[in-house]
Amino acid sequence: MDGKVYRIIRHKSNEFEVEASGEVLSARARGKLKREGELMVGDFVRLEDAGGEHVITEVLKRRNSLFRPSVANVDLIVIVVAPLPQIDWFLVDKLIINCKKAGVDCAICLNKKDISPAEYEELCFQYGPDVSAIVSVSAKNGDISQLLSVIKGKVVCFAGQSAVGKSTISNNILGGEIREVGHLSDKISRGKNTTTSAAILRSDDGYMFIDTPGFSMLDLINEDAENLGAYYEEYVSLADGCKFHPCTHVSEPDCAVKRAVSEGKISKKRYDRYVRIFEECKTAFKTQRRTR
Ligand SMILES: Nc1nc2c(ncn2[C@@H]2O[C@H](COP(=O)(O)OP(=O)(O)OP(=O)(O)O)[C@@H](O)[C@H]2O)c(=O)[nH]1
Ligand SMILES: [Mg+2]
Ligand SMILES: [Zn+2]
Repeated sequence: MDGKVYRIIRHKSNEFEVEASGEVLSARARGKLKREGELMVGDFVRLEDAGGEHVITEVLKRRNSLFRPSVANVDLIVIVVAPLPQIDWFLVDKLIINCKKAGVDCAICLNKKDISPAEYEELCFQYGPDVSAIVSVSAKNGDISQLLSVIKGKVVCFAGQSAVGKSTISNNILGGEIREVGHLSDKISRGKNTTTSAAILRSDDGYMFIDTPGFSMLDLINEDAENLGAYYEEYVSLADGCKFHPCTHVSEPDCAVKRAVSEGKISKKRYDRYVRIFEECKTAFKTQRRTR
């Protein structure tokens, strides 16, 4: 295989599809690379020939990686939300925190604006200072131009709840019905997890992106509550005005973040969730220490 570098474009258990300059091969992982999480979609790998089978023997150092969705070496995570299913704001907060920890840029895409564009302004108020772009589209109507201008020239990963329309957006970019699209469960207005594994896709006009399975639960693993504010851009820029340094912006008096919240300059809803996530991290941290 001449040391050629391939990229993992999709996988199911120990079956990987890898690609280099348009050539697509199937391969299996060797030894400890077989373990869950050792190889991710987006990884660059080297192969060996073993009795007619391609075997992945080496994974190159990652530029970045995320646990959920499980992807590596991306330029931008686009968090997709929609008026239906209703936005899970905690999930958006936690996804942003994870992107910041991983050092990956993130943007937010409100899909299904044909149903209601109302959440767009709220998303801008809550997340404007914190993410690199916020766009609104209707994949169903083929109206995705705002999104295209944000993802052009980048390796992008779509992430978010089931049924927000990640695969419909993917089909729009690809220009065909390539990804399976699901529907909302009527009773609970929740998605049905139609997409079951991540895949790197490429359109004829050069867009490169990853469609991933939806999810609704995200725990912040090993996150130190005291450091949480560092992942909120708008809090970082206010922190100089707090009386205490460092300030967690929760129980300290004379806190510039709390002041900005009470003056309506930054979102109270987002701040209230920050306090809840802060408490969650604290509890998780204590439990970990106890069980160690
Ligand atoms: N009204 C409207 N419906 C849309 C739009 N985009 C997608 N949908 C519908 O939303 C449902 C779910 O779409 P999918 O593309 O399967 O959603 P997904 O995010 O890929 O879901 P998972 O693969 O389960 O994570 C389908 O019924 C789509 O037709 C849109 O812009 N407007
Ligand atoms: Mg899907
Ligand atoms: Zn403060």
